[in-house]
Amino acid sequence: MSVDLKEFRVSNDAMNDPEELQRRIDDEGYLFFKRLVDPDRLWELRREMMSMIQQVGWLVAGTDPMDGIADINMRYTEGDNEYSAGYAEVYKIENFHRSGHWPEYLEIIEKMVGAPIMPHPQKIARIWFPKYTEHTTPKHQDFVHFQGSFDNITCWAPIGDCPIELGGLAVIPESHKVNRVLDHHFSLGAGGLIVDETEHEDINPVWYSTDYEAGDALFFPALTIHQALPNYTEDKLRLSLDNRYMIVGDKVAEHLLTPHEPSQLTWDDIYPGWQSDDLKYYWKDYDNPVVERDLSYGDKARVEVLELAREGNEHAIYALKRGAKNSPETVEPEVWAILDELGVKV
Ligand SMILES: O=C(O)CCC(=O)C(=O)O
Ligand SMILES: [Fe+2]
Repeated sequence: MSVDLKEFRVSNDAMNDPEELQRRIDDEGYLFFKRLVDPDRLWELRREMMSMIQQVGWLVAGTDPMDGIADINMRYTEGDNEYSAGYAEVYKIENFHRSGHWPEYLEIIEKMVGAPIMPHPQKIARIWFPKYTEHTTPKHQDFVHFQGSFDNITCWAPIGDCPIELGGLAVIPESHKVNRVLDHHFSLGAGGLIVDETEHEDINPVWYSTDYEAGDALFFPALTIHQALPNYTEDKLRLSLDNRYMIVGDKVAEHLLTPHEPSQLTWDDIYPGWQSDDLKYYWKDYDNPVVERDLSYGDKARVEVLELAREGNEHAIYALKRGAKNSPETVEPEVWAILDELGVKV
């Protein structure tokens, strides 16, 4: 492990002690478990998802899909139309959605929050290409993206093993104690929003992570600062789950009831191939108050990206160019003017 990273505390010893789990997550802002789920379940899910990823052309043909050997001529990421096209096929997989409802996850989360929970319908898989590091998920608090309640719990789990160099998740313990949503700024990486933890005196910017193995799971509440580590491998895709869980009766932001945006799918696109009906529209059985999405975080970053692009910031120019390429019909004249002025061809 790199000198800058400390090793997670493993909480398996407290798995059957809800009060201790609550104490630890309140105090440390995360809980990490080894082999919370039987690794074979993850390997099975990996086979199904990686086989689809091979079918969409992102793995080298003829290699074992379990090895996740990426075709690096195809490096795509969230925000690219090409990523959406492949991700959509993976996103339709029933077992991927079902994995967010595995009892091992639900039971441990109910213990750590001390209340009945509901998985958000919006499940997320990350398919991260090697050596595409400027697109790595930047430092952030999940609340800016998922909203609803500070008490939501994120579960991050690799689908397979995920050593440091493959780019797992890292957190700053106790950073949730800031007890507020910090200012986020434009960033090129997934989610597009970054926070600078060093600006805040009440945060001790020490990062923790681990060499994850199949079956391991990390949990943290919506204010804990975290980031993905860069995928420095030569040729391996990082495949992981990140799902969120809410206390029944809490508020849920409307967009969490829809499929993850980069899939560009609706539930009606996703469900037709499924074998069972129990998870279709399951959240309609709950009457959690639905609240509007707060667009202010994204709007602020949008203003920044225009300013930065005018100043010649390469990441900002890249973001504008990508937006213009993806959907030229919706791009504002202001963006075309900036790109024109900079001599950027779309
Ligand atoms: O896996 C990633 O790259 C990002 C995950 C993340 O930010 C999360 O789990 O909340
Ligand atoms: Fe996150």
